[in-house]
Amino acid sequence: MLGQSENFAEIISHDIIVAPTTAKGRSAIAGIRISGLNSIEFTRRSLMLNISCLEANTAQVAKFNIEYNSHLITDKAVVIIYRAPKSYTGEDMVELFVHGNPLLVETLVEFMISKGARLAHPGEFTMRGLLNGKMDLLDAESVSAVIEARTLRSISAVKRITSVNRELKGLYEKIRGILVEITVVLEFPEDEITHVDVKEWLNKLSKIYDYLDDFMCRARNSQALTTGLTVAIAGPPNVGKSTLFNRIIGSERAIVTPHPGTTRDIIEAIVELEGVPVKLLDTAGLRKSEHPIENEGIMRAQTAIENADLLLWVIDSSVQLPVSIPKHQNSLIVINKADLEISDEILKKFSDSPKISALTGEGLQMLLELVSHKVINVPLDALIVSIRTQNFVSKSKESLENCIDALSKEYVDVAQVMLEKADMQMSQLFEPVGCVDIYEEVFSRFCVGK
Ligand SMILES: Nc1nc2c(ncn2[C@@H]2O[C@H](COP(=O)(O)OP(=O)(O)OP(=O)(O)O)[C@@H](O)[C@H]2O)c(=O)[nH]1
Ligand SMILES: [Mg+2]
Repeated sequence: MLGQSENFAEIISHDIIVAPTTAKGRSAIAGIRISGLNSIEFTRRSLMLNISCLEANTAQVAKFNIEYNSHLITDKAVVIIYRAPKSYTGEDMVELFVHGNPLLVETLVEFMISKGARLAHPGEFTMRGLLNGKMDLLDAESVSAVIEARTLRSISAVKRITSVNRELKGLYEKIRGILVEITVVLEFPEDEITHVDVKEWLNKLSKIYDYLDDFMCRARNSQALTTGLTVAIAGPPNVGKSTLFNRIIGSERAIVTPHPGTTRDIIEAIVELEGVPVKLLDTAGLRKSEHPIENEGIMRAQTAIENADLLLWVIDSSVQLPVSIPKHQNSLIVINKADLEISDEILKKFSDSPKISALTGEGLQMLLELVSHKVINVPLDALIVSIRTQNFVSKSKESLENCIDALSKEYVDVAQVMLEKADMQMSQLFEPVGCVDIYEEVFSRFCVGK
């Protein structure tokens, strides 16, 4: 990650940058992207690319020829040429698709670097796109969010930003319009402020406020779609926690034996519930033990329970009470081994708890529905936006609220100051100042090649 602005000078330079666009590893095809002034000619010359036509946006197969570390490498690549400004970066750009051998990709990239290109920093292609007006910051942020999304629902929530972006921009322009009107009226007192003006401004600003408020709810509650949720399976030893864990993930990850105290380490797996990534944890059975290794497992289990969004506390249907259950802000008691006889005491005390058999799978579907209900609170129209965007929208909403409050008391001068603030905060979404900060906040987390 870049830390200092001297490195940043590279980012806003016109260097020719190069980077692989596909993940390292063997694959059918691998991509390399080259961008910058004269990058088309540079690529053609340095790789001795045998391109027959230099027409933009057409794919063609071309031979390349390089001599690197005394090896002569000749192969074919699919080449796509993009001419500025019609490219992802807004600059001249070339994309090469070669055989998916990581060694070949690395060699080609290194070779181009030896010929004068520079390895791109993470997110630099997208940053150039932003600086060249190909996209705005919200679009750029959604690029990395799409790549990071772990479920299809998360991808939809990211892509929803495209329409929201348009609407937000419209609101930003409206704020600017009203700000101009208020400023004009304040600067030319001969144009007296009428109640009609104030009422109209209030009306428009309240609608904008409501939209921002709704935006924040949709964004805030959707955090589970990106960060995911944690569900810890815990309980006394031998109640079937690991059997339940294996059953939910659909594989025999955790060791299951009839001996109490089998699980020691925390075992993790990611499952998807209602489109939300859920980290499921299997933990050591909680009991008093003299065994140091088991005790370490128990301590880890206790920490996992504390940090979990939901505690699934498993009880064996046939055991005698009392069973002490740890305090947790969100827990669900599950009666396992329902294929065996359920003790009267358990039946009576936990009449509302789901009864399942991790061994046969009975009751599992209902349990998962209950888990979703207890832990997933993501609106259908959820939005995935960065914390940065959420901060600016939230601050703008706050200033707008103050502005509305002042206007309703007819303190128009105070309202103007507040509206200016709201306008400035919204402007950070579309016309941000301070490229270095933005690079640090937004692009440095991208992968190289994007
Ligand atoms: N009949 C029946 N047996 C079960 C069920 N679930 C688990 N068992 C059995 O109970 C024993 C313990 O199962 P585990 O899944 O290892 O229990 P655990 O809670 O993970 O145990 P520890 O890791 O020792 O705390 C094994 O013999 C399982 O086959 C169930 O639903 N019905
Ligand atoms: Mg276990």
